[in-house]
Amino acid sequence: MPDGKPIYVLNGPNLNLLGTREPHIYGHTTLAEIEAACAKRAAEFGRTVVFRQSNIEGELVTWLQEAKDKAAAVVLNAGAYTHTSVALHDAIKAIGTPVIETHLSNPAAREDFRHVSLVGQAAKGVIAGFGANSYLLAIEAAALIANEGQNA
Ligand code: CA2
Repeated sequence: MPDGKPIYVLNGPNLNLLGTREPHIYGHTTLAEIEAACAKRAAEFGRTVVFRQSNIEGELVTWLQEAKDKAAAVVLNAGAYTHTSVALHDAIKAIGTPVIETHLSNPAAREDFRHVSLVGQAAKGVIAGFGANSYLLAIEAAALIANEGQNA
């Protein structure tokens, strides 16, 4: 990890409830377990993770701004704000750091109101539908993109 920068993994509203409710949609894995798995996968790529969750839109915006200088890349599961937040869209555009939109479920296969992603319209790419494994695939994508950026 020549640049020494971590991958930020940012989680939006209600994801603190993972593993306790609606397991038929979101699985049985808790957010703490996902954090541990992300740290392990990132270490295989020589990276660390900064892993956070907030129910507050503005806090996610602040963390994205922080990621501009401090993160190699961002894995972002913005939860329901994915579909509504112009503020998150603008923050992603503003920072230049690659952001990978990530979801446990596949929003495209769910209700119509989940088919629009304002986050996805600003993100580098999207990984969705693989449960907790979505995070691990996103960590891999983030690490590969970050390392490419160093060689560019
Ligand atoms: O599939 C995803 O990861 C989502 O980002 C999850 C959001 C949803 O609004 C997005 O459309 C897709 C909802 C997160 C709510 O998480 C809960 C976890 C356990 C129990 C209840 C909600």
